[in-house]
Amino acid sequence: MFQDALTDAQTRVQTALDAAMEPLDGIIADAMRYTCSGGKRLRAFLVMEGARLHDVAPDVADQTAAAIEMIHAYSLVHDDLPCMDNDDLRRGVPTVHIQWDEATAVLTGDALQTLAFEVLSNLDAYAEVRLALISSMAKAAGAQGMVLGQALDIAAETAETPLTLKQITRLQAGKTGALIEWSGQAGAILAEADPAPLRQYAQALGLAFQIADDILDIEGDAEKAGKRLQKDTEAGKATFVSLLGMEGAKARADELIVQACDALSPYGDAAGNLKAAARFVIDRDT
Ligand code: GRG
Repeated sequence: MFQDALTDAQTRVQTALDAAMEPLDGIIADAMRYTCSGGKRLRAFLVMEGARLHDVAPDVADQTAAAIEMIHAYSLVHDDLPCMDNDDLRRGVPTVHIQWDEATAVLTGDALQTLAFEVLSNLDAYAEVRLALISSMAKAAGAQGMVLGQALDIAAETAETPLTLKQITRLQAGKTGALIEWSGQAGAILAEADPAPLRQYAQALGLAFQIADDILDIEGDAEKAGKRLQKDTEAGKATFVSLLGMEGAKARADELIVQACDALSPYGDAAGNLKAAARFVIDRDT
């Protein structure tokens, strides 16, 4: 059931991404299409499930899901650049600056980010709803959200002392958490409903996702993950695993999943897919 819903979300978001990029041509458009393929599409799935729970039109949900996947894809392209994480492989294929060059990678990320906002501004929804989505996405992606988290992560690499659990949690809430939180709430925002239960779910899920990422960095299989692993350990960076221990990190991720599922109680059985997604997030191998 959950796997079917995830596969369906993957197909639907790819169709919406292709449609949004259809009018574009040239080298940046090629790199945008390259970047926007593959991936688990967890953020798209969260948008679509939240929208389904609130009876939002599937077409509107699909375009909203495409917008957040564009922001996510932009962040990965920029994160892989030599001035940041310097990675050659992403989703099992060469990163954009390897396949093309660094200027192309910078511009591809920039263009994906602006296209995401263009897509939201053109949604078939009330102007107030579009504005709420646009401003919350800007906040989640920007200097109070993902960009802040990324900046804290880069600063941590040269810090004298490793980060504390509180600092790592704050870093994560921005770097990975902010987009996951936005994705979780988007369906309620589209329906002008109370986003609080989905926000609480997504906050717990986002933190569990990052803990799972730290666990995968140590226990994962690089071939399956489609990217280089063990980077944090090699760099001597503090992670949830280094701070809590492997067993402690797994126990914390389990607790967060229980918390995430509890937050969904107002939706009853209809939230079954979101509950299964929470388990998937910590059991995944990519
Ligand atoms: C460049 C402003 C800026 C931010 C970059 C997303 C990010 C911030 C960095 C990526 C590095 C990283 C490993 C982050 C931790 C978890 C994460 C976001 C993993 C990638 O997301 P998945 O697993 O990827 O959902 P797929 O490929 O499945 O979409």
